[in-house]
Formats: sequence, C-alpha cells, structure tokens
Amino acid sequence: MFHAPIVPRARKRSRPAEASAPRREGVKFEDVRLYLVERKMGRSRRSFLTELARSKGFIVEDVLSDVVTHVVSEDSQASSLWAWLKGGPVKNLPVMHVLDISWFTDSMREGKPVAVETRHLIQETLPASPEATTPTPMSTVSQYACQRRTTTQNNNKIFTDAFEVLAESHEFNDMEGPCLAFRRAASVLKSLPWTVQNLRVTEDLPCLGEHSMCVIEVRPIVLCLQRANTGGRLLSARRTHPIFTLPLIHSDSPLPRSFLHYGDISRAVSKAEAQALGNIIDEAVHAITPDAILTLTGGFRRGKDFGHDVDFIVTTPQLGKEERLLTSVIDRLKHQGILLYCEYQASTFDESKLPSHRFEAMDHFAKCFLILRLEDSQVDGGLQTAEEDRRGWRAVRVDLVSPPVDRYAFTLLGWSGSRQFERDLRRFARMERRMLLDNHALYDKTKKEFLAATTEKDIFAHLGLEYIEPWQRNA
Ligand code: DCT
Ligand code: MG
Repeated sequence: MFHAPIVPRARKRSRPAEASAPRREGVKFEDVRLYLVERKMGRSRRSFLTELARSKGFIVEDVLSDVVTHVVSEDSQASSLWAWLKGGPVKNLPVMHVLDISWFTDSMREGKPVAVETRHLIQETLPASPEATTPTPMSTVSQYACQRRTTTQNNNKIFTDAFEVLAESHEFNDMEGPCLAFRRAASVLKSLPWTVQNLRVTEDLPCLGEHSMCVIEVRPIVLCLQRANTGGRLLSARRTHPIFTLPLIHSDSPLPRSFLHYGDISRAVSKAEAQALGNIIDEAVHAITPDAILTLTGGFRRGKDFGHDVDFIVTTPQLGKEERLLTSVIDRLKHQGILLYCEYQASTFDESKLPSHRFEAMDHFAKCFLILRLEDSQVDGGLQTAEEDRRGWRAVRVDLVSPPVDRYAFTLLGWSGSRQFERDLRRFARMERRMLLDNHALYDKTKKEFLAATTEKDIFAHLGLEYIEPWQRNA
C-alpha cells in the first residue's frame, strides 16, 4: 500500500499554490530540484518516488518550471520525451539534466544526488542526416584518455600499429614531443567504436595533428618497414629494453641468468599462464600472511589476452607489515625452486617527499622484478610453446609491488595502466583540476591538502571524472 500522495492527483484539479508546494522541512540539497515526469511512470509510482525522495532530503517540484535542475523520466523513447519537454513552458532546458530513472535510484541508494554520468542522460536524438555515418559524434571525443572508454577491441589496429612503431622509434631517439604526439594519436583511434574509413573524419578528432595525418597516408610504407625489421612481429622497444638494462646494474656480477631466458621472456604471456602464476603467488602470499591482499593488475586486469609480464599488488591490512611480506614471498619461491631471477628494491617511500612533480617517476614502494619457472601442468590448457619445444616449462616475467595499505587505491590505479591512460589522468589532474596525482597520492594545489582514497572510485570522484572500469582503460 502506498502512502497518500502529496502531489495533486491531477493537474486540472488545481489547488492553491501553497497546498501543492513541495515540503521544505528537512531539505538537505538546496541546489538540486527534481521533477519526475509522470508520462510512462504513472501517477501512483510518481507519488511514491516523490515521497521517497523528499524523505531523503531532496526537493521535488510538482510542476515543471525553470527552477528545476534535474528532470527524471522512465520514458525510454527519447524522441517523444524531448518533443514533450520542448512543447512545454520551460526555457532552461539546455541547462537542465534530463535523466533516466537510474540516476534517481542511484541517488536514493546513496542518500545524496550522485554525479551525473553519460549513462544517466536521456540524450536528445537528432534526426539522421545523410552525412551522419559515424555513431560517435567526434566533438564528444575528449583529448584526455581518462575521459574515453577504450576496450581491448581496437577497430583501427592497422593505423595504431603504425603510430606505435613511430612513437617507439622517436622514443629511442629521445624525441619526446613527436613520440607523445604519436602515442596520443594512437590512443584516440583505439577508443573509436568504428573504423576510420575516410581521412576527412580524423580532422575533427583531438590529437590527430599534421604529423599523424601524414602517417595515415604513409601507412603502407611503415608497415613494410616494420615487417622487414622484425620478421613480421611488431617490435616493441619497451618490451626488450628492461631485460637488458636491469641485470647490468650489477656490473661486477657474472653474466645475468635472465639472458638465458631471453627467448621465453620475449614471447607473450597468455591469460591462462597469468592465471596459473596468480595461483602460485596466491599460495605463497597466503601461506606467509593469511590476511594479505593480492590483486592482479597491469594489462591482464584490463582484460587483455596477452601481456609481456604479469603484475601483482600485495599488501597487508596491518600498516608496515607489507615490506617483510615481499622478501618472505621471494624466499618461498626460491625454496620451491621456481625463482629463476630476482631483483628486489626495498621501499624508499617517504611521505614527506610527496607530492612528486615528476610525471613518469617510478613509485617508491617495495617491489621485485622476477623471472619464474612455470610448468606446463600448472596451466589450464597447457603452455603456449612451439611444436619442437618439449621442455614442459617456460620462464615468465612477474612484477610484485607492495604499497602500504593506505596507498593501495593509488597504486592499483597507477599499476592498472595503460601507460597512456595514466599519463592522461595525471595531465588531466594537473591541467584541469590543479591537482597532482601519482602512484602514492592525490594532492589538491588549491586547497593545499592531500585527498584520501580507499578505492579507485574515490580518486575518480575527487577528480570529478566519470568512473572508468579497468577494461575500459586500454588507451
Ligand atoms: N607502471 C607504473 N610504474 C612503473 C611501471 C609500471 O606505474 N614503474 C604502470 C604502468 C602500467 C602498469 O604499471 C603495468 O606496467 P606494464 O606491465 O609495463 O604494462 P601493461 O599494461 O601490463 O602491459 P603488458 O600487458 O605488456 O604487460
Ligand atoms: Mg604488465
């Protein structure tokens, strides 16, 4: 049974203005004025929802007027709703939020008006024109990767591969500007839900400047060069680089064992192999600290099928215990005979040195770069090996990073990548919000204070960004 509705039962039975005025006692959100559209919702449901919202401190207007800030409708037919709204008396429509009921239910659940996200909007559908051949209006593509949703499905691989080869060659030649420009161009194209068919459409996209336009035209040449240099595989500078440099840090030690595994390590790691390593690390971590927190991060958290390594975050609910955990895990893996190579870096994390102004600066948490031995029998469906390779095992690169638990959300966001997504998150924070973000913290330069976060969602909310799921961060 519903309570007696406090809205007029029908508008034509008009009452004195005071009688239908919304309750003002208990108002918590003065700036938000809702109007619930009765069409499709029905009168009794509208009354019930009105009462519910008012009981939670929302102002609900009975009549649609220019004081309304949020229009909520259950009408799934955007065109008929918009026609109805436009036929009404309000002039402020362009600045009102016209929202789906999901915004209302989210707000009721949270007990406060939640931030409006694209998914809540009932967009006005424009009549189709012959030129409108692309489903995403290009004016809506943000220049920041952290405002785009980029899944692993890349509809423009043929172009993005060419851009990435060029970005890496410029990176090797220390030409930072063009390198970044090519990376940004690749990243924008990766986010498009359609394939670029016509060069003209890229003129309206952000980050596709003159450089990049040339590349689209010379693409066939780029791809030929790339195949000639790598025997058909895309050469990745980043993938091969750390393997050579890390061991050379110890110049007086014998030739590093990692060279022995070079063939294995330059081969991609599959999802099933990552899963198997997850089981091994999980067993080791929890044998040492039963309440430890272990999270798969990096490319596999973003839903990639292959990666160059497997990245994990380990921490402990008890602050400070995390550092010892990492060394104990290393000892355990060594004891199990599966540790082929290990480089451990103790924590140099110092809160007093925050925030870091360096963009790509490595974080200061305890971490280790490992090469582990993975047996064929441990992998669901077996290892991905060549016919002639009958060893029954392979070497795999694994990274473990171990932040204190109060830095966990920042580390998770930072290590989930992609690198381009992270770069743009930091650039967005700096340029649009006057904030500094890194793997340790978020600092508000205006308020001169650090903003705490226990989840990734908290960080997006501090930045005033719509939450982007990990599998949408493949920028
Ligand atoms: N990262 C970071 N600081 C570092 C190293 C990495 O913040 N010093 C971030 C960037 C992405 C993420 O951690 C994981 O790094 P990679 O393994 O290099 O990238 P990936 O996205 O997992 O790619 P791949 O699938 O090739 O491993
Ligand atoms: Mg990785």
